[in-house]
Amino acid sequence: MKIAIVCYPTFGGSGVVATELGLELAHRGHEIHFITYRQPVRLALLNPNVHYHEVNVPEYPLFHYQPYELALSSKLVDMVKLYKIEVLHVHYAIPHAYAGYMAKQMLKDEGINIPMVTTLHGTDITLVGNHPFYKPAVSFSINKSDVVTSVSQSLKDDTYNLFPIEKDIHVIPNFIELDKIRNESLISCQRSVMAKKEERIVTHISNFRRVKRIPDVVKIFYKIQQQIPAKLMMVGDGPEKAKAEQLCEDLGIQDKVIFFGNSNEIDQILSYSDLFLLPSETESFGLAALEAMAWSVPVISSNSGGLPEVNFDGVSGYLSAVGDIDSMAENAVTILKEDAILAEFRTNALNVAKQFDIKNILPLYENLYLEAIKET
Ligand code: GMT
Repeated sequence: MKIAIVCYPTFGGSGVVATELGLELAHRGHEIHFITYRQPVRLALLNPNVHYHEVNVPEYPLFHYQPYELALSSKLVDMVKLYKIEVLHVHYAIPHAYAGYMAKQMLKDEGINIPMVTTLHGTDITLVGNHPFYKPAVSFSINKSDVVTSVSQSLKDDTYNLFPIEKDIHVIPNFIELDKIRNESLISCQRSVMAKKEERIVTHISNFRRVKRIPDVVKIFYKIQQQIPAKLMMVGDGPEKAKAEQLCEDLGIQDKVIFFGNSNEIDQILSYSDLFLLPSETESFGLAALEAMAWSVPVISSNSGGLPEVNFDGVSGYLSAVGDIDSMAENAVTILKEDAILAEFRTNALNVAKQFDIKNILPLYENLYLEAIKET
């Protein structure tokens, strides 16, 4: 199939899922066209089936706001015609589903019918999309999609609760490429540079937005290191980072916490981590937790949103109520205090991650594309 993938090119989970999906589809022989404003961070172009088309928004003094949706929909029309693309897969409703719908309509005028698959990722529904400024446009573009998918049952339920949606929503969970992880066992182990032998390594990776409850991450770690020698790896960047750095100083643990900023070395960092913290206010799925589990790293998380669908309580880690720092720290210590217990949780984490292997998930998307093409 010839598939156009529209996504955000940034470090965020939706862009990562879209990129990994496109690369695997290309690997299986499909022709993939990424259409976005910058080359996605995880996009490797060394595959003849992978194409990248940049959306440019020309600067013009009249434009107080750059009309990205307009430029994107025009680019979609041009690329569909040029490459005879058969299906549009847009990730994140705002503004991609909206622009995709406009492109569909323009193409229809020229006698070209192309189906649009929209994948909902979370904040496009629970935080941003639900804002009154966007809500009508988000409802409209979801309802006008030919196929709608969500990355968890929880996000599907939220979507029906928050929007007047008439479409059936297919739950297709996020995935992980386990083969790639095993092949990357050659990664040089930098553990000794980061921590002493007797120290446990606790890791958090996110975009450091409020929804991630970054102060909770620091406070949980503070309690852990009172009982167990440990280091905290903070990976990512965002509005809450400076606050977290200050909190570490206030708590006197700055020498035990390393702030990496945005990193392309997520796999290396996870390869030597012992525990992953994700105490988010809400999380439609929690891809970062799954990535950690794929590296056999157990997860301490909140129990909100789709997290219980990924992190199994008492198996791959533990779940606690949002904000219950004491419970999260206690559970972390339970896992970390003995090598044998940690080893058991590590094995379980990997076993749970195996359920989300891309090999199991990719055919679900392929089938939806085929059905959508047939019905259009
Ligand atoms: O919050 C983030 O980490 C970024 C955000 C995004 O839009 O990229 O992530 C959302 O989509 C990810 C991929 O499907 C999910 O794993 C995240 O749970 C989801 N974030 C939230 O729901 C807060």
